[in-house]
Amino acid sequence: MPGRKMQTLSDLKRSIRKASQILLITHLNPDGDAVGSMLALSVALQKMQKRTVCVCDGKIMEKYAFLKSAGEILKPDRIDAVFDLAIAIDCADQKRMGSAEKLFFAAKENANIDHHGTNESFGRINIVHSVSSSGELIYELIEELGTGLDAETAECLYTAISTDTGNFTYSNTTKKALLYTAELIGLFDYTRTADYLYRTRTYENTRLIAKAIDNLSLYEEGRAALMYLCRSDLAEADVKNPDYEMIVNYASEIDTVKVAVFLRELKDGGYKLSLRSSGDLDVAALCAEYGGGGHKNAAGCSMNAPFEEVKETILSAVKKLLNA
Ligand SMILES: [Mn+2]
Repeated sequence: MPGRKMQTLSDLKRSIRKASQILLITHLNPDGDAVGSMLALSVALQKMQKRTVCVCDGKIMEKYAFLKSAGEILKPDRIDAVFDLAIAIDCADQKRMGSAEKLFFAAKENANIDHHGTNESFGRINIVHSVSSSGELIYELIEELGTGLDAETAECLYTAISTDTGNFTYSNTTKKALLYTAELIGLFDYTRTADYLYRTRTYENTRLIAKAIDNLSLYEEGRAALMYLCRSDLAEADVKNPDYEMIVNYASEIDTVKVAVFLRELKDGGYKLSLRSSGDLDVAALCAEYGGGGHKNAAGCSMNAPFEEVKETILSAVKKLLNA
């Protein structure tokens, strides 16, 4: 489509002012940045007397249930209204909205707020910058809207920024991300939130990690690691609220490993792949070749093939990347 370009926060503010019913959408398998950013913006818009509805195709992990408004996030199939404005948050491409995609394009106006380098600017309004997190962009939007920060928005934004920066340890931990976070501390119960996010895990999820580590092997003289969870592993572990988010780290944290892959078999067949890399090794570009995307050092994609074929495909792509 011709004429697509970046817009500014004040362009988005103008559209928000005109709208009264606003739909907020985040991506499938939402992470802390997705949930936190969406809820923070929802609270801010409600202060402007906007009616907001938050939707997400897929389950909100138990880990984020402590966020005050997490229970208000709806499934897209429960919505049949047409909104004045739909805002996609943290969605690297429009397919990441899952079944909420049609609601996005049915709205009278739409906006795309995201920080993934692979984002295709699929919105009419695009606020896409390669910053630490979508939470950082929402922080700036809230500043632009002038609605101020309160305990709930601060807790949501902290959740967003801290989870996407690996609790302020990844290379996307910028001065700006830390300065914004500094403004949030003191507005909410920081240690309680950090406990939920970083110091609590169910026994079941602990067993799931053990299973995945059991299924870990090294390749390419230890420079690549691959671990997996098949349906049979998942059934055996019998986990009610599985948390797959951090599992790949157990592979990437091995001292010799430069590229780590975590394969997870999906209910309806096929595999979800999560990749991590160090330094200049770009796994976002690798994943883009298979219809996925993400960030240079953290990306994902899906493959619909039998296990051995998926494993061979990804290992040869990783080998190519390591030897490029
Ligand atoms: Mn994000």
